Amino acid sequence: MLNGKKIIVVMPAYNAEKTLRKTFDEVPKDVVDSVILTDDYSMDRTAEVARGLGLDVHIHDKNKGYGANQKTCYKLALEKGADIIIMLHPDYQYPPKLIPAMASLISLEVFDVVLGTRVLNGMARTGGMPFFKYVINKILTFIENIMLGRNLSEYHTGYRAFSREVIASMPIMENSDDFVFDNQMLAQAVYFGYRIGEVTSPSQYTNESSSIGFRASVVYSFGVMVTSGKFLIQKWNLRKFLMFDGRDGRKVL
Ligand SMILES: Nc1nc2c(ncn2[C@@H]2O[C@H](COP(=O)(O)OP(=O)(O)OP(=O)(O)O)[C@@H](O)[C@H]2O)c(=O)[nH]1
Ligand SMILES: [Mg+2]
Repeated sequence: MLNGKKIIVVMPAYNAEKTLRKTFDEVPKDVVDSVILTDDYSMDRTAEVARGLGLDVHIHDKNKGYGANQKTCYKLALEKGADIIIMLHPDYQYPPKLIPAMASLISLEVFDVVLGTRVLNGMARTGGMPFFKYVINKILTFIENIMLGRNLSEYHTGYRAFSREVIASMPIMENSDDFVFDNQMLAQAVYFGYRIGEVTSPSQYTNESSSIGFRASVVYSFGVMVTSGKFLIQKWNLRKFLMFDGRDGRKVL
């Protein structure tokens, strides 16, 4: 609990047996009430390790994708009564020690969404982010800032905290089951007027913590452009998309 709010960490996992324990060990247990791990039909022993650590484990009956995995995460977190939900990858890429900092900004009602941003002060590159990812990140962020009318340092981090209201009210079930899910969520947060804050976060790129290659990054980049395009089309009332429809778009609960 933090300021009377229930804090739940969700871990969308895929083949994370080697890094899960290390990640979980650093989760501040005095603040975090519960950790949910959703296993997207991993080929390794992720679920077994997670159970051994006493996590709340949910396993998909087939591989559904990163976005689909997060949909399950958020559904379970809301069902468990979370007030603040933090998405943390179990691949030890991001420091779990930042959880209290991110959660407190939401619990004090300063922001509705808090991102653990990697690209400030050259941190991503010193942490080993590949050059092509860094360049793609910078270009997409530049374009997205113009299209969405915000000034975020990046839109592509996988370390995020949300208030319950954000997760419960946005039609995130309309989003992709693939990696672009993350980006769609941020476009929705901007569209629905939520306050987005940032905390600078180191990140590390090792064989275990990074698997998305050039090809998947290109597919993702294309998805990001389509998402921003839809955002503007909807904003200018040219067409409606369920992803940005607070009334008819499907929600988690
Ligand atoms: N469900 C599902 N999750 C995946 C898959 N591939 C990767 N993930 C998860 O998606 C998250 C991001 O994937 P990573 O391989 O860590 O990506 P990365 O290269 O670190 O990417 P960046 O952080 O964007 O630079 C991790 O939590 C993975 O467990 C997949 O095929 N299915
Ligand atoms: Mg990673």
